[in-house]
Amino acid sequence: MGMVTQAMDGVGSEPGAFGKRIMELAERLAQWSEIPDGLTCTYLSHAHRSVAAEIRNWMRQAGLVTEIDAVANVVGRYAASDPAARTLIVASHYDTVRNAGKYDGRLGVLTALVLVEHLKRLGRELPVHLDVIAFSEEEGVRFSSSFLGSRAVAGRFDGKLLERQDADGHTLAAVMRDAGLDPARIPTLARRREELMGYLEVHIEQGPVLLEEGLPVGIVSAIAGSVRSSVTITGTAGHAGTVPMTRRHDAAAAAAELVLYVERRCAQEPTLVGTVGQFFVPNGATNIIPGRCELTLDIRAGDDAARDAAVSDVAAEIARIAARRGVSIESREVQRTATVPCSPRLQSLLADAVARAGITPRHLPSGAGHDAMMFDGLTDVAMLFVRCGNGGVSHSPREIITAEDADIAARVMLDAVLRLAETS
Ligand code: HGY
Ligand code: MN
Ligand code: MN
Repeated sequence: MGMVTQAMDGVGSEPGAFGKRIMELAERLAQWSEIPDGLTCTYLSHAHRSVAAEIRNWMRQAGLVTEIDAVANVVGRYAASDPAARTLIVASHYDTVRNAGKYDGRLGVLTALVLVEHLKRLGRELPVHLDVIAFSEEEGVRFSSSFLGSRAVAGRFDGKLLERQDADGHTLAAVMRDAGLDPARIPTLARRREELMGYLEVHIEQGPVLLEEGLPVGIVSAIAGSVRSSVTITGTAGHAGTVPMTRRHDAAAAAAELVLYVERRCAQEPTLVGTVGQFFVPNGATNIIPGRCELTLDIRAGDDAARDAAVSDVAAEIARIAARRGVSIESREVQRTATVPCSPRLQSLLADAVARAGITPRHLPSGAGHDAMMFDGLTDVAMLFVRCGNGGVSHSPREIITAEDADIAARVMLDAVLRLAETS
């Protein structure tokens, strides 16, 4: 793609070099996992802390002033000569879901790293501070609350989260302290509006649009908000062989009816999606009628009104199922994020950089949530999506991108960062 090299002449480096390095580093980070046969890297596990240490080493080697902060974000600053300069954040997350792909979050962290390595190599100083941040916890796997890392930097960390418990009953505060972190310092991480000049994030699309349209990158127009709930259904346990079907209050059967209702209701509108990602019968056994069933609900849409209408319909159906089956159903909302429009100014900055790279700018919404959402209202945010292979699959070991696309994204992002920095 000749245009890309021309567009980036000012920054040099042979074509493909950024992408090759990004893929190599992603492979190295994937070696740390909580499971032997795949990639799981959840908040403050041994694997998670090893990944943080490695990213910090790479940032230090790139000449960044680096620290692991009070929530285990890895923060590297490529400083401007003027200490009072404003700051541009280029970031994403390094934690993963269970049995994850190698690029969700990490592509954005490594792209930011490769950009500053390059600026350093060129001795190219910027009129703004460039903060590369690897957020420690975006997925919400261990403590059922997403964006812990970016919440802290955006000043949106609710201290009550520290009492959240993981599956083993460990509180977030205790796990942080065991990792040598001081929860009391979390408020000091919050950035002030006046010190920021913007937030940019590169992320895999986690969908099929760019793949189907033959585009390596796209510009995110808006990021869908979600409502996450945990549902507990209590019925009556009993002997699988002796309780007639007409006398049962089977918690798992009630849960199954709810799952199918969520699927039916969320199929009614194009951008509406509903997922029961966890479905668990505690102390279940083949010959016991489930007396209890625990499940999670995740409902999202391109606009909050459509999502909220679905959430209230699901709540009404929960009451109907409970009455019909003689079970009790408790649904507890654990997280709600509003849909976030990306900054038109930064979207056109990215679109211009994409066009200069000889690629048709394509704006598209994100069904997935991202750390960028936490900075809405604090500074302008924008995201650059990178094409996923294998039909766009993500949150799966089959997640895949190409080094060529990663290289294009890095060059486009570098172009955008340089132009944005000049406007500071
Ligand atoms: O769930 C999400 O949308 C993101 O992957 N955390
Ligand atoms: Mn994810
Ligand atoms: Mn992600």
